[in-house]
Amino acid sequence: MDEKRVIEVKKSILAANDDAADAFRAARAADGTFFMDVIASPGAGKTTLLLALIKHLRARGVEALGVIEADLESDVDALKIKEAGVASVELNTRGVCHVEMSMVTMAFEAFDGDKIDYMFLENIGNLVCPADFDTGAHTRVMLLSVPEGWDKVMKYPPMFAAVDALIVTKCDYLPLNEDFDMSRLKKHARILNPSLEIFVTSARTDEGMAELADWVQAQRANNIQ
Ligand SMILES: Nc1nc2c(ncn2[C@@H]2O[C@H](COP(=O)(O)OP(=O)(O)O)[C@@H](O)[C@H]2O)c(=O)[nH]1
Ligand SMILES: [Mg+2]
Repeated sequence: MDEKRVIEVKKSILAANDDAADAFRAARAADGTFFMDVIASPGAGKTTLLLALIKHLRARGVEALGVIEADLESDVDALKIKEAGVASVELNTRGVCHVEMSMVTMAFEAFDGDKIDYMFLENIGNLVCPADFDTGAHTRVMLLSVPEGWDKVMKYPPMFAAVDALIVTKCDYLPLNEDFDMSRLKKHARILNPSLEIFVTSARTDEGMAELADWVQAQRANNIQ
């Protein structure tokens, strides 16, 4: 197969996915379900951050919460979310390194029409493939943990450009990681994405979590009809 045909096939797959994502986003805006996609490398703290964020939202009276847990192979994270008493659906991609609309639609249907005010997607642990695939979310965030190093902004630029917010996680490690250059990270990230929101958080100490919860609630208010 020549190279041109391969590129055209990829383009049409992405275009079909984008159309399905737009329709899904509009339907959720109409039925009152705010949908947020959470992307990061494996171990950056996605599950832990979601649990901490859910705690803040619950303390503010939010009850109808749901999590779609995408995992390459296991149900470990879905079980952690269930243990916290949050409705969750496991989306096992059987080795596929991104989530696409057919998967999101199936996972959403598994909630059986329950009224959900905040639905979160823990995307596959990967900073490359998910950048291409719109998941129908109203808001996309990416996490970068302090132990990963600030320079990942130069290694995965499409992901930084594709999200609404960068959440720096595990900031309790900052005293141990003196080479983590927060100001260079912020500067480079905003060159890639001038409207990027940046939060510095620790799920362990709760630093930055209230500000993040404020922003997530404002995102819901801005996106839901
Ligand atoms: N020190 C510290 N460790 C954290 C924090 N958030 C997550 N972790 C730890 O990082 C590891 C991976 O977290 P997890 O939420 O499973 O990451 P995921 O793979 O992105 O979902 C676990 O051992 C967590 O306890 C944090 O804010 N501070
Ligand atoms: Mg996880």
